[in-house]
Amino acid sequence: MFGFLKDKLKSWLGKSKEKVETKAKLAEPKKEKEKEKKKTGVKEKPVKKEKIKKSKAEIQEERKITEHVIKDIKEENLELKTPEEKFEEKQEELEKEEQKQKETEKKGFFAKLKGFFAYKITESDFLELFEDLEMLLLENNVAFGVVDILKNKLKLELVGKEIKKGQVAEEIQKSLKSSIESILLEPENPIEQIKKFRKESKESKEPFKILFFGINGAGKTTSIAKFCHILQKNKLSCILAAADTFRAASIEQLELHGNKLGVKVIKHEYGSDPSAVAFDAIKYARTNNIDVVLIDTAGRMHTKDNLLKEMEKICRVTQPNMKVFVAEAVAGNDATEQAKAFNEIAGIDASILSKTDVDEKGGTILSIGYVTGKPILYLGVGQSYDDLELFNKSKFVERLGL
Ligand SMILES: Nc1nc2c(ncn2[C@@H]2O[C@H](COP(=O)(O)OP(=O)(O)O)[C@@H](O)[C@H]2O)c(=O)[nH]1
Ligand SMILES: [Mg+2]
Repeated sequence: MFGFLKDKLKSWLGKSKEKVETKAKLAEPKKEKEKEKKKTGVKEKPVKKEKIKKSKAEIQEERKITEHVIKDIKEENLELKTPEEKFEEKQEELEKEEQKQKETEKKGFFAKLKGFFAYKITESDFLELFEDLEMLLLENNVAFGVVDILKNKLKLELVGKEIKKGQVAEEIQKSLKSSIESILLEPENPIEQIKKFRKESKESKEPFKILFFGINGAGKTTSIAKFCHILQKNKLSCILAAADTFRAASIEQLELHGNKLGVKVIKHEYGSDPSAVAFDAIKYARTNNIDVVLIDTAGRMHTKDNLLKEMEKICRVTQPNMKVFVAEAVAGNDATEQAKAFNEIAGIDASILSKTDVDEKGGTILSIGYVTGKPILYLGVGQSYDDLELFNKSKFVERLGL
């Protein structure tokens, strides 16, 4: 799962680290470079101690002068202190001065050292790093709008930030992770939502109705069966409505799942009105106090007009509590385009991304989350009933290696 994008991100982080560290090295103060050379055995040019030498010469000069003065004083015998005392006093003064100078030098050295350990990422550094990231995100089905948002968020976090040497990859990774997380919405657990609704509708016996839509082969029927299994594990009863009256064998496929899971399937003839099937299922649920109605639809995309009419009618008749868009994660940008179209037509409450187990890229999840502005509810992670996983953003970024 997401192996391709994970590898690409890992290599980008590695490259970014190298780039920033090279820049940091170029910005290193000379003294540190010489120290490094010494460590690596490169013969070091004598460090210019001009300032110290000069001051030593000055000090010697001063000493000579002092000796003269002392001599003079001795000759004239003007002072109360003995010449030896006077000499010692001056000597002490000179030593203090020498010490002070050494300390000033030391302070400068530490300031420079700090500069060596930290590096500020400039805007041009950032743009250079982001160029590669932009390419790899686009190659991995991340929609353009998402790339743009990521760019702005990362720029805000990284430009001007002082990054310590050795922490470049970690810092960039941390920023990328939080930026990706901020794009996605964490879903509210549907089981809790259903339980709450059913508690409130105890008297009316109104079931919780979920409409599943998306193009043929997206994984609707399979996801419905998997979700039915989750409901059963949570002691919630359900009924399936075979409202895909269009696709060959679709009714039999749903019936097969119904039989395996032991739940009732409401069906009509092929070619009949999908809304009528859904309506019958809801009626049955009301009279039999069934918790949830799962409505399978055809999602014909060949004419937008057709789909619009069909969706409008089924929404009007069923008044669903939740409209779930199903798409294949492997469909990439096509899935993102479908999400946009279905969102305009029906209004998406949440999405299920099927076939993530065979998706090496992972970008579709980000793109669909972004274009619908709604949470990703579940990920299909295989073909068995247990392979529907509640979406979790931290787990998602973890799978991307972040
Ligand atoms: N590997 C894998 N296959 C899946 C997943 N979900 C659905 N499929 C397969 O995708 C195909 C189409 O699924 P289906 O539910 O019939 O799609 P529908 O036309 O939207 O109802 C079937 O062969 C499913 O077994 C999934 O999460 N992982
Ligand atoms: Mg189907």
